[in-house]
Amino acid sequence: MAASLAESPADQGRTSPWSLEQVEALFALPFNDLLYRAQQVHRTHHDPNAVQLSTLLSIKTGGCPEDCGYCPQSKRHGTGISDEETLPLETVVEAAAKAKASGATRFCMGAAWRGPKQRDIDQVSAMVRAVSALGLETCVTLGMLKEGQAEQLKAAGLDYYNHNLDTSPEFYGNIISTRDYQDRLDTLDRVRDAGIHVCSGGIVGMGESRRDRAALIAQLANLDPYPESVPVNSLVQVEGTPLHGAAVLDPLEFVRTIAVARITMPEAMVRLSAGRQELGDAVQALCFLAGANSIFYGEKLLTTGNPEVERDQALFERLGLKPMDGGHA
Ligand code: SAM
Ligand code: DTB
Ligand code: SF4
Repeated sequence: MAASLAESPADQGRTSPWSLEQVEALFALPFNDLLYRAQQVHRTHHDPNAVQLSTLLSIKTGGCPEDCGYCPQSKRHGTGISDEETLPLETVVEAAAKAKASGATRFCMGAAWRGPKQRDIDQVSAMVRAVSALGLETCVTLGMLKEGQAEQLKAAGLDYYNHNLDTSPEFYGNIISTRDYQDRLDTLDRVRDAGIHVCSGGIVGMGESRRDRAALIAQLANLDPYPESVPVNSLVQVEGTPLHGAAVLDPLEFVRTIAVARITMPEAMVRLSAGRQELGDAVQALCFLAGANSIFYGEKLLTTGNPEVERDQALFERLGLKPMDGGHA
């Protein structure tokens, strides 16, 4: 069963199912025991002092027709973010070159779409080709994909597609009404079938219960195979969004979520994603101890802030962490 801590090489990281109860039992462990287990798994599968650096760029900001309750880019929420045009190729390449010069090895491009149209796929394919040519790994997050679109992105050389399950199937309807959980799973299937690496995770701190957090992790861990990359976001509360003013979650519960993701998805890159500014240095250090081995790097996420590069470099120095080498740099 997947609950066994030391998996044999034959099934390393693969698909033994996790029951909701097993995942909840991990969450319920004493904090020190949970972190100890997470460290053991982490050290079996990864360099414990190396962290992968991904830089994000919003290639199409605002005006999104979806109603995701956390998101500042939905046109239904009054957040003051305007509906912008897709960025020109040169601007994207410039930003990618700058990210590479700062030490990032992956460049992730996000668009505020329900899903891309053919013209969008053509434009993004050109971006993927150009960013790959710089020697960076590429990731895009464009919303739901239709039949055939993932294959076109793959042909352009795309390495990763990010599409988050966001929360548990049960809680999902409280956050988003314009598409359902199955739509998300269908897009992940299309990405997987096209041979693109899957990046999928969620958001913590939206008013969900611990059971919902456990159910999200169980959903991700039971994907066959589980995602190569698992972003765990701490909700960034943006004024004007329905989730602005939600009760702030105990940061130690966020650390627990990272640890449970690490234990259930041993080989995945677990990304400490949005919310790092609010979490502060000490909680981030606990997240690295819990098995996070990737961050978003650079002053901005999509529309909200992220720690400055110098601040992250200082944190790495204090913790003795080093940036991970690139995939094909
Ligand atoms: N529009 C596409 C989609 O939703 O699939 C791609 C971009 S969307 C902004 C990517 C992800 O960002 C969301 O799935 C969500 O997990 C995360 N996100 C958005 N707003 C956030 C916030 N305020 N705090 C934390 N994570 C957020
Ligand atoms: C993910 O899981 N987190 C990133 C990325 N994938 C695209 C996005 C975080 C967005 C935070 C809110 C904003 O900056 O607009
Ligand atoms: Fe649109 Fe994505 Fe934001 Fe949802 S998360 S409103 S789909 S940009």
